[in-house]
Amino acid sequence: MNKHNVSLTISAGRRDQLIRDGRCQIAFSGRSNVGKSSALNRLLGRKSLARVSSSPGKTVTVNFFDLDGACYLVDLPGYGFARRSEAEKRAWSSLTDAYFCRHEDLALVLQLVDLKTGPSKDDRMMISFLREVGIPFVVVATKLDKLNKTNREKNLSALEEEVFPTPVFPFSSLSGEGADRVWSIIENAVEAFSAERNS
Ligand SMILES: Nc1nc2c(ncn2[C@@H]2O[C@H](COP(=O)(O)OP(=O)(O)OP(=O)(O)O)[C@@H](O)[C@H]2O)c(=O)[nH]1
Ligand SMILES: [Mg+2]
Repeated sequence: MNKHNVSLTISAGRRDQLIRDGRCQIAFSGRSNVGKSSALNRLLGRKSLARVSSSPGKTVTVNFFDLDGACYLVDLPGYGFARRSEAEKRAWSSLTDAYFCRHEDLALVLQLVDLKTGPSKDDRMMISFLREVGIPFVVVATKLDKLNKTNREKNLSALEEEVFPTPVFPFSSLSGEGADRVWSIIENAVEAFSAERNS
């Protein structure tokens, strides 16, 4: 996959705009401000393909990025943003429920968790949901750069223990640490998905 051949196909704000075309999808999920859009940019080596902001709640649409015709990278809107209006929360639920409801094209969810703060109540709910529905996922522990060595190890062990047997991949969008590993997880998931489809 040529990661330089990437473009935004659609920012879906409505359920009927969600793409289901048989091509596999890799989704970035997590609470608002955890770093989903930043992770996407870092992995693709782009500054601002996906929009990043210091104010939470930036991504309010489901953004589908066509990666070299091989898969879609999907930047989901974050949850747990307290200052959203009720109408906005309803719109979020409607869109993300619809997204996860039909998950046959979903090869993998990268479930992002802030390594500094640890999993929130909503993160735990999301992880339980992915398990129950049987959607394949891994946990990506973000903002690694914010922690010193001792706290990295401590928080990583706690997170690994909590989400076991799901693997945890430490990552920083700022420094790029862990990016190669997460990229290979994506490549492997796309390959495995295509192999299964073709078998
Ligand atoms: N230090 C540090 N800051 C990060 C990292 N990743 C993201 N940030 C910062 O966190 C803030 C939120 O990042 P986004 O990528 O917009 O987060 P998001 O998960 O897409 O948020 P929503 O679109 O609201 O759901 C921005 O100020 C980023 O610069 C990281 O690895 N390290
Ligand atoms: Mg975002």
